[in-house]
Amino acid sequence: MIRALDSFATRLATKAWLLALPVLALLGMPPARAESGWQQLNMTRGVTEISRKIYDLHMTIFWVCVAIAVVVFGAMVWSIINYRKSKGAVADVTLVHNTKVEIIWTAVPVVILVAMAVPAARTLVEIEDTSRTELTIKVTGFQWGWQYDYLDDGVAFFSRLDRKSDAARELLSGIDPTTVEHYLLNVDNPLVVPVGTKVRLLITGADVIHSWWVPAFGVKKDAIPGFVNEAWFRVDTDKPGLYRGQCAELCGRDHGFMPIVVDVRSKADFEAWLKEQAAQQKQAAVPAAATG
Ligand SMILES: [Cu+2]
Repeated sequence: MIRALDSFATRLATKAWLLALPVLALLGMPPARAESGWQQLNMTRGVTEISRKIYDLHMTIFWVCVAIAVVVFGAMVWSIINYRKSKGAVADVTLVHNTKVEIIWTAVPVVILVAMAVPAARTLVEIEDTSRTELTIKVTGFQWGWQYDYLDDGVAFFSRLDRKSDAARELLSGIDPTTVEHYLLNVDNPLVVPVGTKVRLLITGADVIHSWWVPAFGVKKDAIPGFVNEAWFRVDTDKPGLYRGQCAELCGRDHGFMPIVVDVRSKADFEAWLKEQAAQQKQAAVPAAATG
């Protein structure tokens, strides 16, 4: 077994140039805008400043890794081909230590790591910068749904899996899930936010740890009972629409059934929606207060 693995590894090493082919294919590719083909394998660019910065960081580090792989595998392949036994190569058994080489192979990785840490730290600092936000929403994770509180406007509502998906997911429901649109991805009440606005989320949990994750925003933050985590996003002004996410922390039986939907609207539409919600909730609260 070991010998088989060993010979496989040797064969793989001598054919390492084959590994370079997909990389070369990627290099020759036009920068496709549409999410198709090879692009589907990659991280998406998202629709916020931060998500784009994360994407750029991801690509920078990717190319650094590619460059390292080319150098390391290149050196390996070159040595294997040029110093093989059949060519009369004899192993040097006298070399045990070389200070110069050791200094180089310590210093070079340190320089590479520091060079990668600088842009990464810069992006991390920006992700954590929740100053000068224009709208604050408290997000509370429940088993199994999300509550959204627009703290400055007295609007609050619960968002959970839409009824159609919920009915179809029941065991022996007799409903074909493929007939349900956006099966397990839709909610009854999506989170509504305006475009071009720095929205701050205060994220917490009511029972167990959940995690609020919307990939297109570059936001994934744990919702922990007893803690308030902060996150922020600003959706590009030209990118209103529906964005989807999931709970990203295994939180119990129905963890897979608490999707997130964010409805990003123009500022005017959002203001109108918020006003309407505030009026509705005020009205609903009056009889409850009178009878209570
Ligand atoms: Cu959860």
